[in-house]
Amino acid sequence: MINRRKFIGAATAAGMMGILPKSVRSMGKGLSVRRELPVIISTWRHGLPSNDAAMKVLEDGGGVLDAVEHGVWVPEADPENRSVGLGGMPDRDGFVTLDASIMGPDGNAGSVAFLEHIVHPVSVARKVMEDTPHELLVGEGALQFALEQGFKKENLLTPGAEKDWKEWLKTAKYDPVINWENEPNKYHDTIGLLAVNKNGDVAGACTTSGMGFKMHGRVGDSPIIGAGLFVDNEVGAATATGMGELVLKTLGSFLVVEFMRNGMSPQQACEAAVLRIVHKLPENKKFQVGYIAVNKNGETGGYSLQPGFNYALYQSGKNVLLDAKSYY
Ligand code: SD4
Repeated sequence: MINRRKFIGAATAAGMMGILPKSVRSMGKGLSVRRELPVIISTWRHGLPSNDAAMKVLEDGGGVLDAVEHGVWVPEADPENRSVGLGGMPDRDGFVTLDASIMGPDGNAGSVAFLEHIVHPVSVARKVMEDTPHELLVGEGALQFALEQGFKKENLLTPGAEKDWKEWLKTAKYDPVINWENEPNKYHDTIGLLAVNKNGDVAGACTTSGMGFKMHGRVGDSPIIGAGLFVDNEVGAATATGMGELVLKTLGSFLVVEFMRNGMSPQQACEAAVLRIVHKLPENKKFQVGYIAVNKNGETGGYSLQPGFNYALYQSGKNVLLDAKSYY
């Protein structure tokens, strides 16, 4: 039998979208199915080792916030990863500037944006959350705070990233590439990682060097709570990857979580949030956006604008890479 509250919620969500797309016509019709907990889900192939690290924290009895933080440390510390932390692509002026956010089951959140010289921006974001009255610190102020907290100042521009930047300077054409991940061992994308522990508590983290060769000072969706990441412990969590401007203009991760609150499954909610971009933003054809989501019952979903997005799912003892379905 259809749960009435869920059905009404889903109908309202459909109204909010303005249309009932084929892919979500059945939304609200299935009752949520409880899946095995814990579950960890994260964006792109670098999600596999990140999920392993996060699951290890949970297995060792650690908290769900520690799990998401330690999970995303993996690509942050990897010098070969060109879009997160150390080794991230610089902006057009040669500066590696990082964005990150973290959000926990108590609704608390912390972020840093336009932060230089710190290998683990997610941990600075966590310090902002736990040790300041603020949610977001940016630029010089964020760096000053990090140094005061004992983080080490490092050069994040690796020789490989510098070489790529110098190559780019020859034409200096700003042309964001769909699915950097498709060039193995060269480019990767933002990591967003979501976890639900065995008690059903939810947390998420998101960290990136942003779009390669962006304008100096550009901040994407990843450090903006509600855009690149959102967690609601009553519902679940969502995170985004791809062209941050499209996610920002539609407040994508918040939208996914609200769709779930109104009765959609994580899969339906990701599809509906991508559809919102398609209907509102004509530039959608040129760019990639991918969402992943999890609800409190451990159900998961992922969907993208363009083909080629994949995500790592660790559940029931298996950590696997899944290809997301896409709108185009
Ligand atoms: C940004 N969303 O800064 C990030 C970049 C990204 O896949 O996810 N690339 O816009």
